Amino acid sequence: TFMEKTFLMVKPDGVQRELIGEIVSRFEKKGFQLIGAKLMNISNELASEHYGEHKERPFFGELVEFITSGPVFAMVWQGENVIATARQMMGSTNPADAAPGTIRGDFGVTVGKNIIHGSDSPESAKREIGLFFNDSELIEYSKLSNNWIY
Ligand code: DAT
Ligand code: MG
Repeated sequence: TFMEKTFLMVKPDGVQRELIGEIVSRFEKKGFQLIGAKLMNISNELASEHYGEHKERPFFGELVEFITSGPVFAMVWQGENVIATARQMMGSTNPADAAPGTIRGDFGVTVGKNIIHGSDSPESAKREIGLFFNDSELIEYSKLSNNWIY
């Protein structure tokens, strides 16, 4: 859909491996618009809420431990079809299956440390943006290059 928003997050492994700039750069160069971003620590409560759909999975404990193990870089990006396109740019959940040229395909090795999170649907995007950002942290502004992207 036109000008939708998605929640993307560089996970603790991506931050420690100094991939924030590389990842931001890929979405900037694609033509998407950054409307919110922050470096933050995730509490156990927020982690459990964010990954609530996986509560019953065997890896849930590991997942919460990992995502709370160091700072993450949380972002909101805007653009036409950005939710689905960002997922394509991220690559498959397991980096072993992720195509070269995708973020997980280029930088990840194992499913437990797969560098980046991205919302998987309009419903999860809305939910996750609300979990991580206040309205005042989302900046609406006109970007001149949009005239050459759309
Ligand atoms: P995605 O992050 O691609 O949306 P997901 O929502 O199915 O994937 O799972 C959330 C995260 O949980 C994923 O990024 C890494 C971890 N995970 C998924 N499947 C796993 C597995 N089989 N073993 C260990 N960790 C897993
Ligand atoms: Mg998911």
